[in-house]
Amino acid sequence: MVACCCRQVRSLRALWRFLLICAFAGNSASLAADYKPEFKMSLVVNQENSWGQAAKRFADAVRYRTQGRIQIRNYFDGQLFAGQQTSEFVLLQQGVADFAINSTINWSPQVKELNLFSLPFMFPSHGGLDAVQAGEPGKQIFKAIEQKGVIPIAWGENGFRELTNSKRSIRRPDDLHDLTVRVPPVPIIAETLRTLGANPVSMNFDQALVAFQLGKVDGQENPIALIIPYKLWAVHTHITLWHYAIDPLILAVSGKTWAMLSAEDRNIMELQKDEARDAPVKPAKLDQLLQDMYGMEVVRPTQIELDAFRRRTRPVYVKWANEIGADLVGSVESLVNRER
Ligand code: X2X
Repeated sequence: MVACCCRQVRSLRALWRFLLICAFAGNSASLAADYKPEFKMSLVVNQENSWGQAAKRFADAVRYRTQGRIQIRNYFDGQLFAGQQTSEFVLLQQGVADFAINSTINWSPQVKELNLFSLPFMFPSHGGLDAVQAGEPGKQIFKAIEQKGVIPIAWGENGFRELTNSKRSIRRPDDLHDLTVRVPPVPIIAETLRTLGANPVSMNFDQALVAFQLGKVDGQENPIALIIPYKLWAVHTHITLWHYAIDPLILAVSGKTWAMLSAEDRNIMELQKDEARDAPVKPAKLDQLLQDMYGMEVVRPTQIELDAFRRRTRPVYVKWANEIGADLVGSVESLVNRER
């Protein structure tokens, strides 16, 4: 009798376990079936650089961790926005792009706070940027993005934007006089270069790459992490490491896509964010390579020389600090000054 009861309890337990497994399997199957077959990740750049590699690592990790429920396809070279790099944020808002890893510059027309990183000579070191991202200003910026319908998942590293050109060494503002410099289609960057006496030409990145090859412009500004893989050392002999703007990346997901995901899959996204973070080689270590391996003339301005650039661009700084918001800029200044 006792043995019979035990058997019954055991078989009831087995039945219960079986039902639970069926329910769980049914649930994941329906989740997988509810998702679209392809999630789109948008990128301005190709896959031969740290952003492109980060996107590949993220897509692979998410596919693996979700057991194939979420298949992310990377659309490199601005394919989703036909080269118009400052329209990507709108695609994220609409859910046309599900994910993107991009430089904050390209989303700054829609999220004014992101102009912060282009304030001329604001960030003297990577330490300052780390403090801002980890602190209150970083949270405030993520909130501003979220309020516009896009969910930021992680910050990524891309380095400072440095100046390259084919004409001459640039050590002081006057050296920039009449130099034609390609800039991304973002007002603060064009204004900074114009204030320094250059002729900025706003161009999307795909057109810019052609312009560099054809020698249609004298110079450009980009992080070393892109200057090397895009072989800009082959067209521009001079580089000035002036750190005039810092260029963090953000991995984000459309709010519309986020709303579709199960709590479990959202959690998986959050856990995989490190895949999108660091460049394989820290940009700071790359400048010696430019000189030794790629034969560029590397100008490292002294503090006095940097101050001359800073003074000249001060009106641009003041104007844009007002646009961005005095409170946010003030709190960033105090964090950055502690890192000096
Ligand atoms: O267009 C550029 O210069 C680039 C690739 O750095 C950005 O996307 C801002």
